[in-house]
Amino acid sequence: MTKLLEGKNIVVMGVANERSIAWGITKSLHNAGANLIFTNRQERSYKKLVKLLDKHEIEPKAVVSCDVASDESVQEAFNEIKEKVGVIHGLVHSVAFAKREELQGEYVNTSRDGFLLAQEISAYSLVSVTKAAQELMTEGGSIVTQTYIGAEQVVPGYNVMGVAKASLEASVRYLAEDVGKRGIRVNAVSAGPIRTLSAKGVANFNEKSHVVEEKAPLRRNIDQDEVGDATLFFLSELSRGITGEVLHVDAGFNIIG
Ligand code: NDP
Ligand code: N5H
Repeated sequence: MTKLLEGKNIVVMGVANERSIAWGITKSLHNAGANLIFTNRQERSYKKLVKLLDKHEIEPKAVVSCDVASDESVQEAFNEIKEKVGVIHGLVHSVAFAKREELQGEYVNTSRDGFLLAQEISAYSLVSVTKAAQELMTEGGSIVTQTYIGAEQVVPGYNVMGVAKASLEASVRYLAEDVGKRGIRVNAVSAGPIRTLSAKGVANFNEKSHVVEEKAPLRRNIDQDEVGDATLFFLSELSRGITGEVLHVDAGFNIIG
């Protein structure tokens, strides 16, 4: 039987280390036969990624640098991908950032530049990479981003990121309408709490994860591999009729009042 993503070229943005959601996604996509292209911002992430790929015997088609804070960097990254790979069929956006001090206390204290930074890196980046990626998706494609329930409900402490994720989810719908006519789909996975480098050091993480264990229908947290398989579904033909959607991978937590 042919694998779900055999012969497909997929760009993965946001592997910082082995705990990254994007690394869980990488494993699912690799097992499904995809050719993988990676982007990262920091040199540290690049080094971790290269080691991980080596350890798991995954040969990337390309690893390119991309800081989503810069239009130039995004354009250069996709130019390089075009040169090295040509056509792409999928894009995984697994990137977010907010100042640590904005992720605690009251949302009302959010600073102007902290608000704009969270929006720029965590929401606008999906717009800019979709614009660049669509040029390479000449055979149609699928774009998947990562969101969190704090976009829909007040999750104390998530604050400025909740508002950025609301913006990200609305962007998924507006982008889906724009690129749908070119055979490109845009969807989001809304994951439950997972202990990653981003989650490390922010207040409230342990408490949120314990509440999920107590209240979620499955009475447990989810992991990177489960997000990986849901993302694989969105990138594959199995989800060909779905676009503009937000799929919860949260052990059912979001249905509990
Ligand atoms: P990681 O820390 O592993 O990944 C975050 C990534 O964002 C890093 O690879 C980092 O790159 C990248 N990034 C930040 N700023 C920029 C930038 N300016 N340009 C390019 N890349 C940038 O954390 P997660 O895997 O947890 O996060 C991935 C996504 O999942 C985020 O959107 C997050 O909001 C979402 N999510 C996470 C949940 C969780 O509980 N962990 C729950 C629900 C959603 P670099 O390391 O090179 O700086
Ligand atoms: C309610 C919660 C817990 C509190 C909020 C956490 C929000 C985290 C999201 C952002 C992306 C975290 C962040 O930007 C951390 C940075 O300020 C500091 N870290 C870094 O710079 C590291 C080195 C790099 C790799 O990180 C990034 N992002 O570049 C939410 C949690 C229960 C769920 C959760 C953790 C959600 C989420 O969106 O990640």
